[in-house]
Amino acid sequence: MGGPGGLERWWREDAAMAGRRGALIVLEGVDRAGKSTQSRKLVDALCAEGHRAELLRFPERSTEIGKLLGSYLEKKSEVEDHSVHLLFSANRWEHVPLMKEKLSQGVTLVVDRYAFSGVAFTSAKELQLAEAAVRGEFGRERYESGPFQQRALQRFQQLLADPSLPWKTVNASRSIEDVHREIRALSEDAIRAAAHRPLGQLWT
Ligand code: Z5A
Ligand code: MG
Repeated sequence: MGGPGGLERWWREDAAMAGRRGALIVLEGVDRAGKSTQSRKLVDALCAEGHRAELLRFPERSTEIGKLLGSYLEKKSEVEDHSVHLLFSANRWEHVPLMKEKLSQGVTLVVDRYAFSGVAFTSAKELQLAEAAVRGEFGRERYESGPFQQRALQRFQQLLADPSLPWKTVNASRSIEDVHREIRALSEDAIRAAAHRPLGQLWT
């Protein structure tokens, strides 16, 4: 910050930001769509532009619940389907108080997978037994097979059709930079739109 002009601008920007909440920006999609790459780039770009932005990811494997999920996904342990769904859900709920606090303080949260993955992947399991017969891919993480991902994609597409959810679809088969530019523009719109809107619920 330079002379008095800089100080004046600082006061103006500070006043304009007062009372504004952050936006919850969730990146969803199938395996290897580029969610983690884009989430990191988005947070870096938003911070460079002067926004307060932080990255979260689910499953968040560092907590006690997250460690159970990590072990399950790496096929080191077995967990009954309903129970593992609840563990994924609990892993999100254990972060909700902190997320609400950050959002209300004006921090934008960029989230690499969230509850929509919970719906898409659990419901995609309906066909899991049939798929297991044709899978033939061993040694990788659970769910990382073509037929299962196809099923999860269908579930995401069903969620997209719900007009109450403010989804934006981004074609992820372009270059990392092209995808980033589009996500960044959409995120700036979302941050502006969220600024004076009270925090709501994801689903009612
Ligand atoms: N799961 C669930 O069942 N229930 C739940 O409630 C939740 C999750 C929250 C682990 O998730 C599993 O948990 C997941 C769903 C389930 N199972 N599956 N599938 P995860 O998030 O830990 O892992 P993942 O999403 O499966 O995979 P990923 O490897 O993290 O994918 P990604 O983040 O979308 O991709 P990436 O790491 O950014 O990119 C992958 C590679 O592609 C990398 O080398 C990049 O450099 C490259 N890349 C990225 N973008 C491009 C473009 N545009 N062009 C070329 N190359 C690219
Ligand atoms: Mg990822």
